[in-house]
Amino acid sequence: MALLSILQYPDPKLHTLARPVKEVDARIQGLIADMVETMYDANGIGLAATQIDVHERLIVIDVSEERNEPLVLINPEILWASEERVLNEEGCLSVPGIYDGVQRSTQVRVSALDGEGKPRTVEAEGLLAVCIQHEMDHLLGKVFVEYLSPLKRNRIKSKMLKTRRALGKSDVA
Ligand code: K1U
Ligand code: ZN
Repeated sequence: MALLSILQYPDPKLHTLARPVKEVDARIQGLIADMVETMYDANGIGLAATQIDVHERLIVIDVSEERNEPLVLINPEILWASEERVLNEEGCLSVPGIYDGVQRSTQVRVSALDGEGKPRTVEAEGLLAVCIQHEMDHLLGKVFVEYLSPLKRNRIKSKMLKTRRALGKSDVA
């Protein structure tokens, strides 16, 4: 297993549309193992393949207290999302240190393949529902800061670029 590096906002590669996974083979299963390890190492509750610069429809999530119930969703599709929405405080491993409110459906029903390639349906509410929607946005090339006002988004972009420069990293946008 290996730790993968996570793209940092405003890297334009975060806005890439992911393509469907064609086959759940050894390559995908290796990627899943590396993504789960990377998510735990970063103390995240989710990670989308887009964030590690792999543009295929694959996400991993673990919202359990003990961090031992990884959920793998390959080619996830929203079958139903509740009309009821709630404002949640969100964070993102691609935008470290930034937390802000985003409105999301309180409940979702999602179809996907699991890590063995078997079809499954997931009914989610609470933090799991929020995290599924956040990770599925990544697969569409959308980062949560795009729900915020242009003023907030530009401030976040400047802060991230300033931090990158201070760390001696090259500009990405
Ligand atoms: O996609 C990601 O970068 C992972 C992200 C998932 C997420 C967190 C919060 C709401 C929606 C989606 C994170 O894990 S951010 C870091 C984190 O562990 C966290 C932040 C706020 C609440 C709970 C966890
Ligand atoms: Zn994120």
